[in-house]
Amino acid sequence: MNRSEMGAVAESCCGPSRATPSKQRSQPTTTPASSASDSATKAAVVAELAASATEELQLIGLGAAKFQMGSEDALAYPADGEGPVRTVRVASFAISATAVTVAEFARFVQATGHVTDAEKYGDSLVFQGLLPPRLRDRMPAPVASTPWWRQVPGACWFAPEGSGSTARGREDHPVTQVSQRDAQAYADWVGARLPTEEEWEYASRGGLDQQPYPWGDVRDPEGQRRMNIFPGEFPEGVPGEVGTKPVTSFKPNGFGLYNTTGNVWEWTASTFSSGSYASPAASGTTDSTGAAADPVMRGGSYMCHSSYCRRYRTSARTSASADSSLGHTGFRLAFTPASPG
Ligand SMILES: [Ca+2]
Repeated sequence: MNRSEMGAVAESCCGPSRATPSKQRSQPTTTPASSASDSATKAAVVAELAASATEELQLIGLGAAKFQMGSEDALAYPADGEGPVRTVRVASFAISATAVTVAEFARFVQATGHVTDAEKYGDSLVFQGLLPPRLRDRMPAPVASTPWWRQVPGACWFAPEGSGSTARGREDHPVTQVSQRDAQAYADWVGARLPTEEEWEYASRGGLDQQPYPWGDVRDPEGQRRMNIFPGEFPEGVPGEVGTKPVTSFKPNGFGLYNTTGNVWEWTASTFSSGSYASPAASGTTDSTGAAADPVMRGGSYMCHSSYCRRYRTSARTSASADSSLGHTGFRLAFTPASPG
């Protein structure tokens, strides 16, 4: 993964990362102007989005287990640290069947007043195909190698394509444009945590051994799509078919988890080192430059396409800084069971 800084946004195949020095990271400086009427408008939108949240959180309890983690098959990216395959043990834990939805996140914001990193920075990254052509041409593409990522003012979880856009109609889709810090705050609020990448991968495999997809080794069994990945040719796509889908789209895996691969990348609690699979001890808190290591994201998204990024697999991984937000990244929750007795 190329960690070089390019302006304020660093290059990555899967999504640019905010690359401001860590000192500035905790204190975003580009706070958008806000007025009483902006706040009232946001409160009304949040209330509307929260209205369709359900009380039920569907959890999948998984007992302690050992599994073969990682991949060395032809689809794997060795440079990402997908291999070598190794035996990993996970303690018993529970994981949410779906990613956290827009409606659920709205309820959290309504209850806590949480302001996301994207709102503090005043912009976020949006896939160009989701923008009206007139707007797309005006939005900067901060990373030359991935020109389809546009830095859009006002883009945030309730306005995922920028000022004037809305998440209305997508209440049951995964929330996006949330940083790992925002995801952690949500998890804290519900008494949960983010899964480690070991837990995430074990859960995503759904009981299968060393299969690239949560359902087996064929991506599109009998020609049928089993996950939300990029339709058509990248980056043009099929108009109207690019973007997030409801969190319970497609069949769940053998454990009952939906959309681990595709739809949105999912934040984990683990930090990224390309050598971390080979040497777990290296998966510490700093990378080779001494900077704080970035959190790992898993699962791939609606933007993955075989022509440039086949990270829509159970073992694939990427990372972004903890304050980055992207239009294709969300999260799901994990719980540690209370100790018996
Ligand atoms: Ca996913």
